[in-house]
Amino acid sequence: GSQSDPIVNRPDFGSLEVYYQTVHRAGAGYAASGAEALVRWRHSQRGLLTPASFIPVAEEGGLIDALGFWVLREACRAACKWPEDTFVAVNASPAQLRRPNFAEEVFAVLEESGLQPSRLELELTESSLIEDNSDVHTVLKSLRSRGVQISLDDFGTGFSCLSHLLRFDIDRIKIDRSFVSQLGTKANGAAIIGAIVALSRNLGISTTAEGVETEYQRDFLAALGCTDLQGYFFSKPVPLGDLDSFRKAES
Ligand code: G
Ligand code: G
Ligand code: MN
Ligand code: NA
Repeated sequence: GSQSDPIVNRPDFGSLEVYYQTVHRAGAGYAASGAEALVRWRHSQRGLLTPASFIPVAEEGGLIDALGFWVLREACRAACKWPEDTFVAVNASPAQLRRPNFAEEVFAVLEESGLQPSRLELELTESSLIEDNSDVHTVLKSLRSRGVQISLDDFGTGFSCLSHLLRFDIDRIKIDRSFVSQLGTKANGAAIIGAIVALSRNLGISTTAEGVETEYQRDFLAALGCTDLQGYFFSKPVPLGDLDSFRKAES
């Protein structure tokens, strides 16, 4: 009912903050193409907590929908002030995707903030898709029909077969940083990334390589044909006010 509806009944998330990590176009100039919103909890005793320590708790406690919408709202408001050719990527948990009205709720946040739907990218995990829930399929179709971009996070770390995942229309694959960290070693990272990039290109899907920490990795991934790159080499996740890449000329 509306009692627990995160749109109607907004809990106070005063100690949460949204950090942003830029994503960069691979190649000439490596300009920022967008940024990923990453939630943080500023705890009075324990300092700044990363999601691993509280997202699972929020999921179990039924708070993840509300938390997710709070982050979405913050991120859409922030992105409105960035250049128009940039996107904001927001992580969505499987529980959010299971909400039958999820698409409409996202549209409401977009309208409220004034952000163009095509500038929002929702990052899903494989576990959202493997539930084989036809409602999730409908929700994704609806989101994409209005131009919202859908990406698949941590790609390559799960267990589902490619054809199953690619049944869903997605716009982007985020290649997990475990493969990127193997570049320059004898492991199979380069071959796996090369295969993912080739497959994605044929399907018209963009690819973001995550966890780029060195110039060598940046150049190697650009040469492999990744469309975008993200990682500490470019920037760590930072508070909104420190996001220098998107400062518009006038400000
Ligand atoms: O920096 P890092 O510790 O921020 O993020 C760890 C994990 O937490 C990532 O896998 C990311 O997908 C997840 N995460 C970050 N912010 C959010 C959020 O707002 N919602 C959800 N569901 N997951 C998030
Ligand atoms: O699962 P998701 O991709 O949403 O999580 C992003 C996580 O990866 C965040 O915890 C973020 O802080 C972390 N991260 C981002 N860039 C790098 C990087 O270059 N190296 C490492 N080790 N972690 C990174
Ligand atoms: Mn992510
Ligand atoms: Na990831």
